[in-house]
Formats: sequence, structure tokens, C-alpha cells
Amino acid sequence: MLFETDGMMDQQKPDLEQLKQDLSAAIDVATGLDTLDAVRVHALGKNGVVTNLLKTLGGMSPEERKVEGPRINGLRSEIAGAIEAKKDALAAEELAERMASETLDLSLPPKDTPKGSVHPVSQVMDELAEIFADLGFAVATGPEIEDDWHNFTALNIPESHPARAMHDTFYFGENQMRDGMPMMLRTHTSPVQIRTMTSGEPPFRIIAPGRTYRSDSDATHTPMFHQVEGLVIDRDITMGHLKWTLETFVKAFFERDDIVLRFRPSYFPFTEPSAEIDMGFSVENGRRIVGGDPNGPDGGWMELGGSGMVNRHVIAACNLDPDEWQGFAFGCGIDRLAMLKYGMDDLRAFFDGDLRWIEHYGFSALDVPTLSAGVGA
Ligand code: FA5
Repeated sequence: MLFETDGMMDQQKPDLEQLKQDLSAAIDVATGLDTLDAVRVHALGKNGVVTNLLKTLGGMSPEERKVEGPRINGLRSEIAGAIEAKKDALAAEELAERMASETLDLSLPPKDTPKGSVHPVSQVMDELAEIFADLGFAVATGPEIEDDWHNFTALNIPESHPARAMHDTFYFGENQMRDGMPMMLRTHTSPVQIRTMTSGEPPFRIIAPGRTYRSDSDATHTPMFHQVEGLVIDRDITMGHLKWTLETFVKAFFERDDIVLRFRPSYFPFTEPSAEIDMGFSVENGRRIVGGDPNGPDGGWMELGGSGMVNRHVIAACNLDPDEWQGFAFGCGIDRLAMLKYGMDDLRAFFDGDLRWIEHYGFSALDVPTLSAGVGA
């Protein structure tokens, strides 16, 4: 038997004083919250000794109840109060014990905590923003799930135009149409040109870095990749401005002054004239390096992206007057820029999530690119 008072209810006149002493003693000797709770249930639980005493009040005469009621209720509140007080004391004891045994050294970072690093693509995007901000460009964004009009039609690629086939588009199903238009994962960042021109007043000077998607996979193509779009719309803009801007950009990005660009005639429906931009490379210590003499031994040209003067149809589709506003646009693969600058040879590894790769090629969070401190590694 746990308590001397068990069986108390069989007696005709319970000895409340004795019951109080027994319960108080049990509360006193409780060494933990569990034992204390057992006392509480024994005394005040649904079938507790004090609860059962309270139930006897109903069967008493009014005179008897007048005497016994205050006594039994008094006992109940005394025991409840003693249990609460003991509970506080035990909790305080437990806390004091924990404070004495646990130590926390706030002066040192935790040892062996895995450190995150910045992915080279994120780092290159920050570098681009830093370089172009210095040239007066703002950073614009657009949705990765695009509609047919922004991704193709407004860019002078109407339905059935063969250029649509070049993009290996990931379309959403027919039940995912919006306003009757097919939806897709954007195949390039060029729709941000349209979103920029339709949402503000010219002049515009923006870059739009972001994710793009095409059904494509080999060492230099992945289904998800990154592009940076550039757009300048103003009065009297020429191809000369485009060439100067790209030359200034690549020299700042690769931190070399001896980089030459070559503009190769090309075709994009949204630019006219259009040009593919090539960068000259040379070979140093057996490695291809952007810069140097492309006509020297083992030198040559590598592709940077597409560019051109924004097509009149595109400017008109954005409700601007093409006789007043002109400009240039360009689009380059960011992943390719990262590969060229930091020496990776397989694009697919960028997205494998291999910790060894990211530890090797990743950047410290404190490696913030600035023009004054350098945008290089
Ligand atoms: C375009 O996407 C045009 N929108 C670029 C443009 C913008 C031209 C503005 C004129 C004016 P293109 O399909 O060539 O063009 O892609 C541009 C760059 O994206 C390529 O040079 C390449 O670096 C990169 N790229 C294309 N497909 C992939 C892919 N699957 N994986 C990785 N990079 C890719």
C-alpha cells in the first residue's frame, strides 16, 4: 500500500488531521515530478481520497455539511497548494542541476559544423550584377513559367515559325492553358525584354539573369541552365554601343584587358541585324584561356552568346514607336561563363549536388564580388 490513508473512506468519521499529515509527508518525500504526480492522483484524482471525501458531502444532513464542508474543502485546497509549491521547488531544483551540469561556450563556433558555400552560378550572377550595375544597368526578373506570347509571339516568333522548333520547349499540358495560351518553362531570358518594355517607360537599361529550360543534355547542354539577357532601349543606340558594352563586360569579368570579340552574322527573329558573339582565346600552360591572340598557335574563337539590334516588330509589339526608340539586346549562357572562368569541363556536374564538387568549386559567403576588390576568385 502506498499511503497509510488508503481505506480511509471505510471509516464512518474520517480523521482529516491524520489524512493531511500522511499526504503532506508523501508530498515532502517526493523526489521527482513523477512521484509528486502519483500523490496528486492519489489525493485529488477522479477517485482520490480527498475527492471521495468531497463526494460524501452530498449524503450529509445540512447541519453536518455546514461543519464538514469547510473542513474537507480546506483540506483539498491545502493539499493542492502544497503540491503546487512542491512542483515549483522540484522544477527549480532540476533547473539548478541542469545549469550546473551543462556548459555552452558562446565564444567559439561549433566544431565540425558543415559549412555551406556559394554555387559558382550564383557567384557569377553576383559578378554580372556588380559589373553591369557599374555601367548603369538595373537587374530585372520574369517568371520561369511563361506564356506563349511573352516567350515567342511578342519576340517576333509567331506560331509555326521554324525558330520555335530550335528551342526544344517543355510545354505544360492542354489543361494548363492561360487565357487560351499554351504555357511553358521559358526557353530563354528574352521574354524579360518584353516584360520590361511593357511595364515601364523608356529608356531601359537592364540585365536579366535567371533559369531557363530546354530538352537538351550533353557535356555543354543541360535541361535547366542559366542565361543573362541584356537590353538597352533609348534614342540613337547603335551596334557600336553593343560592342563596347560587351567588350567592357568581358574584360571586367575575366579581369584581362587583352580580350578581343568577334561579331559573326547570325539570325534571331527578335534582333535585326543579329550577331553571334565570339571571344578570342589562346593557350597558356596547356590550357585554353580567354584572351591573348586568337590567331596565335592553338588560339581561336569560342562562342559567348547571341546579340543584335532589337527588331522593330518587337518594339512595336510592346506598344513603343520603333521610329523613336531603338536599342540592342544580348543573351549569354551563365553556366558557360562560369566554366570558362573557373575551369570546369562538364556542365552536368553543376547540378549533380555532389558535395565534393561544390566544396572544390564553391565560394565562401564572404567572397562578395566588388569591382574595387575584384570580381575574380
Ligand atoms: C538565345 O537563347 C537568345 N535568346 C539569345 C539572344 C538574346 C540573342 C538577345 C539576341 C538577343 P541561344 O539559343 O543561342 O540564344 O542561347 C544563348 C546561349 O545560351 C548559348 O550561347 C549558350 O551559351 C546557352 N545555352 C543554350 N542552350 C543551353 C543548354 N541546353 N545548356 C546550357 N547552356 C545553353
